[in-house]
Amino acid sequence: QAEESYWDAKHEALSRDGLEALQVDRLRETVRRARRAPFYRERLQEISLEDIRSPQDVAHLPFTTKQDLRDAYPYGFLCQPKDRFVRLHVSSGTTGQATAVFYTRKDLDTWADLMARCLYMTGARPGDTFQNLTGYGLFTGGLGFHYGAERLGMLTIPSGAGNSKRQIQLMKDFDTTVIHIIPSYALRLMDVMQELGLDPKRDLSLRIAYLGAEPYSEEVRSRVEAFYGVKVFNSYGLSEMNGPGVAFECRFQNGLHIWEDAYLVEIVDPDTLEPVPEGRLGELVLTTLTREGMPLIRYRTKDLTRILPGDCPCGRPHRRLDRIQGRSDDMFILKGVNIFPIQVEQVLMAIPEVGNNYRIVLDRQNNVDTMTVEVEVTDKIFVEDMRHLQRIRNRITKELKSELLVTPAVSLVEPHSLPKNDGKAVRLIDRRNL
Ligand code: ADP
Ligand code: K
Ligand code: ZN
Repeated sequence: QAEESYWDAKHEALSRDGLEALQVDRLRETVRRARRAPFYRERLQEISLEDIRSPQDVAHLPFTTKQDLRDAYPYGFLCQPKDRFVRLHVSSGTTGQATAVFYTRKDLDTWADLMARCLYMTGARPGDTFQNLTGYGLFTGGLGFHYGAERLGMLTIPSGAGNSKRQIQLMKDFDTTVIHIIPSYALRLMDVMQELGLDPKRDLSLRIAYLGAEPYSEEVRSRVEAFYGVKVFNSYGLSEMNGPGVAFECRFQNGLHIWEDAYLVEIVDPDTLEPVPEGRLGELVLTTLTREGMPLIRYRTKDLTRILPGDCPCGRPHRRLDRIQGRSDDMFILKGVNIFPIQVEQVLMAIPEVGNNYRIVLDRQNNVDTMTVEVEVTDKIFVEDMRHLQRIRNRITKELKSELLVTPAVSLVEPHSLPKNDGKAVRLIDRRNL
């Protein structure tokens, strides 16, 4: 069992001390390289490599922000001549201006290997058929998983996002066992399958699903696992850190192991930028440790999470992140109360009559902020009587109120009536400042 459980035993099965020693070596090397990039040249001038003696010494280095990446767009972070690079991805930015990430041949190789490590950890093996139902192109999730799955040795179907009927056909024709899919699309595909009278547990061969790229709740995981008959593994990454493959759940599904041989982790208070006490929620800050072409130092992800205490029964020394709550930018304030969209989702998805899509609309009427939660009900419900609908609506309102401490308006809508996206879901429409 032991050697079979690791893709890369050298980096997965080492001791905590061994891991930290490796981090120190790699951090020094990272700083040495980063100095060649125009952006870091002056910023890192005063740092002496001998002063980096423990992973905590990263705290002496300056932060890097999304805005820095924008300002230095397109080439300011490259520490090698342009002709050494073989790929770039551009993040359209869910919010704002573009940023670019560049990869050398070696960087692509390291990334594919990290991805293969993630997939192998969850039990995927050569002989599995892997269907990648996410967008390809500039979105790093598509190619990231694609190369990882091929590296592992799975038969890989680059089906891309959307076109649900064809997706289902491919799953049937090639006995797909493993899928990668964005959570909101996993929910939407459920609806399509239901309409077609297809029961994946009976009609398909799926056993593993990777869900990531956007925040989702445990309730969504439960729904997807129950409907498709799969084990869902949470997958976290961001373009700035290559893409997917940064942190991933193991078979114990108890938080995401962050690959600390490749990424140095800090959790800081987003206001003071000081480290938070162990186990507390804060902003995830990452330093690349293996990237040769475009190292990033103390990159502020804006993603809010915490480090989970204790060791994982799988034995890996890589610490585990809690489910990402969202980006600090996702949070909105309504009547003085801080709210994350995922809190709304948690409540909704635990209610059986609630269907697989919802959105939150914020508006301002006569200087008063309002929040309306638009909720698709399941197919079964909508044909039933008004009194029943009223009861469901009251229940949703009551449960949202007790979770959020403000009372939203709840509007029940027909199945499949809310706008859909092929990429990441747009859960929040804020019209307050229009
Ligand atoms: P963009 O910034 O254009 O959305 P990215 O693909 O780089 O492009 O997005 C990365 C972001 O997606 C992360 O910073 C995080 O906010 C979100 N994300 C990725 N995976 C997860 C996950 N498993 N859970 C929650 N959020 C995630
Ligand atoms: K991003
Ligand atoms: Zn584990």
